[in-house]
Amino acid sequence: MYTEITGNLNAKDKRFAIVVSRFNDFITSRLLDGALDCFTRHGGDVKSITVIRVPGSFEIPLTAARLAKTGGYDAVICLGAIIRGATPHFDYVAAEAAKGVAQAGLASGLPVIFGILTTENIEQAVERAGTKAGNKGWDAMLSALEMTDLFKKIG
Ligand code: INI
Repeated sequence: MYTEITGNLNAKDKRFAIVVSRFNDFITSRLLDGALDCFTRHGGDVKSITVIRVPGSFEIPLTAARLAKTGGYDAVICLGAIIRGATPHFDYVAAEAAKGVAQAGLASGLPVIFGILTTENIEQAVERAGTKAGNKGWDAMLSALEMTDLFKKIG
């Protein structure tokens, strides 16, 4: 029989930093609500969470990289909402945010979770922020719980 290692979903004694973009705050505040709800409903104490606000999703990766380097957190969760609308700005911000969050994780060895919505329009963002497609902030926290437990086991 093979050996299998999987992470459990337990928030007890976990310390997380959550980086939240103020851009599209009407969406990102709902993602934050979902992440915090997920944390407490898995046994976490909200006092173990630090929320860091940044202007937009473009600023998330650098901030996440600095937080990951402090050694003060078990994971960094990145929450943002990049909505295409009518501007090509979307493609640049979305590409840099995705690349940068991945890079922050690779450089630090810490789980840095991508909870940044990239949607075609506002309706799709609303759907993913606590309405019919669930709450991606909740999902991001779930990934953080699983990954931190997994890394504790792998070493
Ligand atoms: N930032 C977002 O988080 N979402 C967006 O949809 C967005 N759009 O579309 O422009 C956005 N832009 C701001 C960007 O993240 C930076 O804050 C800004 O460019 C300053 O560096």
